[in-house]
Amino acid sequence: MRISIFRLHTHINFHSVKRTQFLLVLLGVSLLFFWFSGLSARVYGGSVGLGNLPWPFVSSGGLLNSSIVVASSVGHGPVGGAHTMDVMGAIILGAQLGLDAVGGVLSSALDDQISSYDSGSAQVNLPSFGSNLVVVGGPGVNQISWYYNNLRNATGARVLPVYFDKDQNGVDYIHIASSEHSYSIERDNFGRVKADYGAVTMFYDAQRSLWVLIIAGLGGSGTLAASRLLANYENWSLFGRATVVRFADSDGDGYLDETSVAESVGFGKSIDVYWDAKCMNPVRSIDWGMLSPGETKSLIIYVRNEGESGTVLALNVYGWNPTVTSNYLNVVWNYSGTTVESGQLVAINLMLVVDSRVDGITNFSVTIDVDSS
Ligand SMILES: [Ca+2]
Repeated sequence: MRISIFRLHTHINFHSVKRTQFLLVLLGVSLLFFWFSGLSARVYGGSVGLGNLPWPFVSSGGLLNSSIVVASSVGHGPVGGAHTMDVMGAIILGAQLGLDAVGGVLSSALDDQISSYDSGSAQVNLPSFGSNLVVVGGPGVNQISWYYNNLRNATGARVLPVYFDKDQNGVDYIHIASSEHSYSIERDNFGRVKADYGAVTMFYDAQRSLWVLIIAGLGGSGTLAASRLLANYENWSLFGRATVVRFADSDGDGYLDETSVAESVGFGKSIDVYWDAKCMNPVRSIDWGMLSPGETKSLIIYVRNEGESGTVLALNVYGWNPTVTSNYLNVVWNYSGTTVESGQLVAINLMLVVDSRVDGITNFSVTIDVDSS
């Protein structure tokens, strides 16, 4: 028998160490929810990366501030001539950025117009540039891609999280530094390409104070697939600073037809919480609906580690309002405590347990933190 019925409103929050500053703001917002019973639509900024697109290539004010760089069609500097297919990718990327912007200018350039190659030192000279760069084409054809692909830090390691290299037989492959995974073109029994790969990499060039987006494939079709994925970023739930795209022949007819994400490379320390396994709908608040004393209500949330290394999740529940609610309600989960690897998605059962003795509460708010250790 129902003694009392009350409506419960809960606020869920996720944050990494960098986001601790949002906590106080959130508490204030929770109080407002309690009084106004409003809807929650608060969005938190995660680590800067592909999940923030179209920013920074379209500014937060909606201004396009990028140049698309395609490669010259004849051999130049350290690289060969580019395939026109790269320009197809550049066109759809430019169109999407234009749709995302309300103003500003998209400019376009050839790689050898904005940079030069010094054969004596085997270095590409790239002057400072007034806008962000969207570079289309791999390091075998695009001199700017070549430059960033070969850029190294003081210890000699490559600065890009995903880079192109050749094996001892001269076969190109894409290598992910953090996972040590490599991808190269796959062929079927007829020698036809069965799968091509492309990489989308977002990189902050601190020396020139600009963001660079590099879209590069092993073959031209890999570049095109990576461009298509990027132009469709709203449907892919991208995260981190790099994504490797697989473009495959799914039905064995010799034509590549299927695009998928082979691997994503997280950045910094970041997690996010979603309602769905495809990570399209982030959880920003939970309406538990009507509950009875003694009832346990459960729902499934999906937590994705979008950081660069494995992490252990923690649940923090605080800010009960009214405070007496904490005597009768509890939020728990069935997370096992095992490490969630970079890029891994875990489904977790989140439960609200209502004490059978609860009485007189009709509405409440609370903050739930899903935290990354
Ligand atoms: Ca096919």
